[in-house]
Amino acid sequence: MADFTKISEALIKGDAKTVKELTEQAVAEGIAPGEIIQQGLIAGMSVIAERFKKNEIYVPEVLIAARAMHAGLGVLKPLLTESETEAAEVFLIGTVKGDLHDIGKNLVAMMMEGAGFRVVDLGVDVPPEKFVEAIREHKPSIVGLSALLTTTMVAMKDTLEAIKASEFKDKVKVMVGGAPVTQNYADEIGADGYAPDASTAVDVAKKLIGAA
Ligand code: B1M
Repeated sequence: MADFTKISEALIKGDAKTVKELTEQAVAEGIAPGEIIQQGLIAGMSVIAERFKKNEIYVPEVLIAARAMHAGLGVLKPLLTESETEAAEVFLIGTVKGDLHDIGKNLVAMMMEGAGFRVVDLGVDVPPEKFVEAIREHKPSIVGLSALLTTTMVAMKDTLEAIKASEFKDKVKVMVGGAPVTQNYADEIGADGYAPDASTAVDVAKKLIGAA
């Protein structure tokens, strides 16, 4: 019988090797990949998210835990059935045009993945039209925009306007974040959500899709 707690504990410790081995063991025991993800990997990542939020751990620990999560996901992804993959809500994320900072954006992406979203990461310096094209292709529930420069915050407004001018107006939720971004700015440009950090971003995303 698979011990999901052991998978979670290994993930929390950032022990990628053990996570991979325990995940392989659970698969060999015939446990459904979706169940291993939910009860082993996501359960562990939720603990990491909580500790990060309370400043009990910092960015390096989160990155190490995320690496362990990916070791488990690497075993499971090829085994997920199409329906299991498609069932997950899609979270599309990118750093806006003109901005090359991606460390915070990557953390948000990892936390979202850890919370069960299927993440599509467009990378950095993403122009508004590329966001719209990607919405057309991946049909996300939520689009996340990250910006680290005061000079690129305006690209968030441009991206929101491009989305609102497209056929996806009212069909996707848009959330924003990044060091210079505030709730006031999010309200001013008409974003649906704002989060000051990666774990709060998960809470906000869940609220936006009505899952929290
Ligand atoms: Co840049 N940089 N940088 N930089 N850089 C800052 C942001 C800066 C504050 C440094 C400073 O002057 N004190 C300053 C901005 C000033 C301003 O606009 N107010 C600055 C500058 C000026 C620049 C350049 C213009 C420097 C130059 O070339 N003259 C240049 C711009 C390049 C460009 O983007 N076009 C530049 C370049 C770079 C590097 C390439 C060298 C490198 C980036 C490497 C990379 O990302 N791969 C870099 C770095 C590392 C920084 C600092 C030091 C660290 C940023 C970081 O990764 N923080 C930064 C100073 C600082 O913040 N102390 C600085 C850690 C990360 C985990 O936090 O990104 O805030 P953060 O993400 C958090 C939250 O903000 C939130 O969750 C994350 C995790 O909790 N969050 C979201 C982020 N996105 C979110 C999205 C959400 C929700 C939450 O929903 C969708």
